[in-house]
Amino acid sequence: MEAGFIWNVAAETMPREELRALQSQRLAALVRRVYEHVPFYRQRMDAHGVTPASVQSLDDLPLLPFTRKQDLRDNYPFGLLAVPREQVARIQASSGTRGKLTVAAYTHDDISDWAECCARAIALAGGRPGDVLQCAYGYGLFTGGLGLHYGGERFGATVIPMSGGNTLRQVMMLRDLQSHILCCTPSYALIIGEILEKEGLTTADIALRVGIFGAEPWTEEMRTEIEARLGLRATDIYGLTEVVGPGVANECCVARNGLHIAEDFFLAEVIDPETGAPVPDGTYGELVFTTLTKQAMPVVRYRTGDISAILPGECICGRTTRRMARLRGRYDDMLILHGVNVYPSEIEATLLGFEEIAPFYQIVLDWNGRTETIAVQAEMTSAYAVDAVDADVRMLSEQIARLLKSRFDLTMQVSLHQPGELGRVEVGKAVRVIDRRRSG
Ligand code: DLL
Repeated sequence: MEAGFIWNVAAETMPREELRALQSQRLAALVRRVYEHVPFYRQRMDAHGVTPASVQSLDDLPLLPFTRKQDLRDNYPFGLLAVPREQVARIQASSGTRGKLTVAAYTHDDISDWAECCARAIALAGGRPGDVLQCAYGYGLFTGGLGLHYGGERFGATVIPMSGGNTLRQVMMLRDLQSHILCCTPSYALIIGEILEKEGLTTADIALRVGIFGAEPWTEEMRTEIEARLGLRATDIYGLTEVVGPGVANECCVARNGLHIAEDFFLAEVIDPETGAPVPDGTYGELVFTTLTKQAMPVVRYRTGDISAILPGECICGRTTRRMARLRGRYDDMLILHGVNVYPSEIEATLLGFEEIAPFYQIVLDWNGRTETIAVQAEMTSAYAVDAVDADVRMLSEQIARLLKSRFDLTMQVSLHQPGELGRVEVGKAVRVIDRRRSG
């Protein structure tokens, strides 16, 4: 495997000491800026007895109070702006599951820095300038489409702004324009793969080499499936609207062992969600980000709710930036079923361990009047479904239910479905869990 192309050698291979000095200097400047311009941060810091002068280096970071999603909601839409509204060049937003949007604001410089982060991500993933990049993340308020679009242009790719949905047309463009890079959610990559097959096409008809997949949790098992269907090398991209959007971190295609964080822009911490104390490298906890350069709406020690770890050691790709582990999920995704904590991604990994099962599944939680019930619905692969008789399907579902029981100590009703029977989400993030426990 070649060492891989690094987009910004100076920033991405900077000696750690130098990076630390840069981060310290940027942190101190950020704290001065938000103290002066954002009443919310000033009041919080005053309440904690922190002055801008007390934050001079990374060592002082723990002095600063955390910022939470609720703080963003309370200051909706423009309460956290650190520049006059007239200097805001763009608004993006994330829909979230409850109520109001989470709004992010960008100056022209912020948009430029974001494009830089996404250009790095494309290089990390194995892109080469001149590649055709098909951007099938949603365009609009969601950050996926425009983020990778600007990144692709900065990178020197030929960008096709497909947005999500209209999968037949996606496949047509993949074939006719011979796209090299596909950017979309992992669940949508599978749907594209499915339509490719339905159209009687194979990986030989397309030219995909690189996949940049993120915005939702996915597993190694899912990666294997996507790579088989699309004939590319898939990497994981991470980001969130509050911090910037995609491009906060991306796996390198060389090692694919953790996602390199753009640390000159984003300061990452992992904390114990109960105590707020930092956890050692290698230990999972809640990811916290501070934006070091953002002008319009910086965040200070923003608690993401995402579960990851900082990986110890250096990467073989030559970058010096620290890596975060593939997300384990979000604390609020965790299901508590009969007192057992389960993440949907763990159920996914179990299901996809069976070669007869296709990567389309749903977990339905309900209440039967006495107790909560857990139903796992999964599709069979067409190769298996075509010959399987009822008895085979029954045996297979029992086998899966037994494995789930042994892994989680929970009884789950497993039902297997014909290919295509479960719904497909072509636009936006996959819905893996349907919770009817409170509505029914
Ligand atoms: O999902 C930004 C994005 C766009 C990332 C395109 C990657 C690619 P939001 O809509 O604000 O922004 O959602 C952010 O999505 O806090 C995570 O919980 C989840 N998430 C993002 N990337 C990943 C990933 C975009 N690679 C929230 N794996 C985050 C798992 C992810 N979850």
